[in-house]
Amino acid sequence: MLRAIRHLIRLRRDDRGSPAIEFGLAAPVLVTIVVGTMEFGMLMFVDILMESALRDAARWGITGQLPNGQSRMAYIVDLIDERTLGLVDMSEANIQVLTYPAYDLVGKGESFVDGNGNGAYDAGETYTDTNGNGAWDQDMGVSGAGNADSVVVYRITYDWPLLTPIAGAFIGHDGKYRLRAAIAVKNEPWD
Ligand SMILES: [Ca+2]
Ligand SMILES: [Ca+2]
Repeated sequence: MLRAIRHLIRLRRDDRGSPAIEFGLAAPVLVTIVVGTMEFGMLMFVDILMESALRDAARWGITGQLPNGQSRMAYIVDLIDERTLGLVDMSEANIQVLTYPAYDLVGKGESFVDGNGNGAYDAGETYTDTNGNGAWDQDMGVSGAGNADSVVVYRITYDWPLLTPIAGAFIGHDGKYRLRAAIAVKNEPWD
């Protein structure tokens, strides 16, 4: 090891040293740094795009507008697609829009009377069907952008395909890195 270092120093000191050898030593490090910077830059960029696209979708959603010839959900997906500049593949991205009656009920299960006292809902126990789907739900969120005054949670998850296998060796899984964004908003009292 020491001998190798001395050899390197000698190479550096030697003005007649071959530039090709010196570049050969530096190139892998340089390539890794450049590729890493590129990958990280793209990840940051797409992450920021996803966040702001979701915010735009939520901002549109709270007004309760009805798009022409399209469902509200389809319009929301199109909006996110457009605002992520085609970098996020909508057929691969997981977009979830769930509606709740209030902020403090986000992600909560429907209330029930724990008849057998086991701390969990069991078939046959009395429950309040908050979302009106005729069943007890562990998460009472209803798919869709909601009604006036609804609390709506927008979520997007996307497995960003890393550009190079070099980055894939350090981060992510199977050459992909999971990006997520979420936002909760309250719809305007439009009716
Ligand atoms: Ca129970
Ligand atoms: Ca229910």
